[in-house]
Amino acid sequence: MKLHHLIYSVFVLKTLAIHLINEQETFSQHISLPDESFLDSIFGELVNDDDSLNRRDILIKSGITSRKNGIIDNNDVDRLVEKLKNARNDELYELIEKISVANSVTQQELYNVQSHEAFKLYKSKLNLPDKDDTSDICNESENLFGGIVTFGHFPHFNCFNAKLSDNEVDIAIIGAPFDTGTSYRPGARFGPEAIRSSGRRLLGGGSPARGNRGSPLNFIDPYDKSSHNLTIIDCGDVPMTPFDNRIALNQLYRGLRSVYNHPSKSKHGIPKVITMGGDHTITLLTLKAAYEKYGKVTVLHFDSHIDTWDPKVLGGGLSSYMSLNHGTFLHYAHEKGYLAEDNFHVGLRAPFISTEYDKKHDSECGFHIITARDLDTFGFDGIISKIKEVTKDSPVYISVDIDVLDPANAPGTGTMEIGGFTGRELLTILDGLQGINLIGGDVVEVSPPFDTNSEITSLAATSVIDSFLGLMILTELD
Ligand SMILES: *[C@@H]1O[C@H](CO)[C@@H](O)[C@H](O)[C@H]1NC(C)=O
Ligand SMILES: *[C@@H]1O[C@H](CO)[C@@H](O)[C@H](O)[C@H]1NC(C)=O
Ligand SMILES: [Mn+2]
Repeated sequence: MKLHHLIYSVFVLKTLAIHLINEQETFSQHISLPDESFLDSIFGELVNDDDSLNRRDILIKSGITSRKNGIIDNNDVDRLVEKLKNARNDELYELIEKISVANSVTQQELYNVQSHEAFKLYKSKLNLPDKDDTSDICNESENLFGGIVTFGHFPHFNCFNAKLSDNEVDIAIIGAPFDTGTSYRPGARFGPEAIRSSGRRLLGGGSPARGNRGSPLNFIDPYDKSSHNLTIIDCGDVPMTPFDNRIALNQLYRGLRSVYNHPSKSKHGIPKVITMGGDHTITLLTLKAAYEKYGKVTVLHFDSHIDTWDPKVLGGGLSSYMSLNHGTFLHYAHEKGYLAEDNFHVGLRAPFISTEYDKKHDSECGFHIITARDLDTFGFDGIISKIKEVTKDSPVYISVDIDVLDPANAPGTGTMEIGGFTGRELLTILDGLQGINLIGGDVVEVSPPFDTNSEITSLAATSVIDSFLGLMILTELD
């Protein structure tokens, strides 16, 4: 390397160094770092007035971490922190001095300790359990969004297992994953799974929103057994074959019978059953099983469709197999004699197929009609009292087709109809029925593949079941 090259290189390096230094100066001159202490970065700006800022400053400066020297034990430090927190300004220095004298540390030593250390002490108040203690993580019912899902975190055992038939069941929740009786959009076979999943936030705690104003339902908490002592079990799903409806529905029927045969301390001595569908065809079997235990039941059918269609009008005609579907099951329930004399459709609004014939046939099946728009005419009280005049003490079964809700409130269903109830309206009517002798119920036609990913429809279904639980428990507590 020639000399002038060397001189040149030194010159370049020197220029660069000066440049860097200048940069540094420019940086620190023009960008002021935020005036944030470690305390601020962890807790945020908790303190604003001069007095508090001053205290915080003193706390930071004081250190109080002589624990690291083994001079002040943990309890002393904790006590000191407590004292410091509540000390008046004029007491603080004195407090620090006292500590330093008592522990043979110089005051300077205390002041010199880094605020970070002080802060770590101040912060570490978390008392974790022993490393082999799992008592707080072994309880499924305290698992809000994890764990093996049952409806509302209720306990589960397989109620269809004959070996467990001696287990008490007061209220059973069962799934009927079936959708091969559907005329339009399928998918309700995934209903039970989705409803359980949407019900995972039901964990107990009295809800002031349960029931209508002034209702005894306000005080009921299904998820807190100590408040009612009923044994509420999620029985699981009845396996229902997708290949032959005759076999699938028979499987459901046998499943229901086995649930009903469990001992129960309910007033009737019979478990009350809540079924999660499934398309609406399943209700023929839930009604059959209920009828065999209670006799004729009054059916409150919340639906936008009549579902009493004569198979000659809907689906049937070519084969008998086609005759039973989710629009004709109430025709059969009537024909088989499961229904009381007076029953209700609530929220009706879908078109008839053969208008005059359908109306006449529906009435022959024993149904009174409350349309969705009747809510505008009669109001809640009008509708509720109309129903209660008829139900009196008779055993009542409520079947809620989630399409009774407006599609805006329940898009995930088989056959949507515009102009339905909102979730609130449906719940106000259901809860308004407090005092009826509700022996069973279902919520059907929840089709998760057509739901939104915010689970609107299955969430609505969870509230229907929640409402059933309230009504059932109320009858038992009476
Ligand atoms: C599990 O947690 C629930 C709800 O907190 C409580 O009622 C129940 O007693 C707990 N079960 C056990 C076995 O600790
Ligand atoms: C709660 O129910 C159980 C049966 O499930 C019964 O043995 C017990 O006596 C009841 N407790 C109260 C306080 O009623
Ligand atoms: Mn229906």
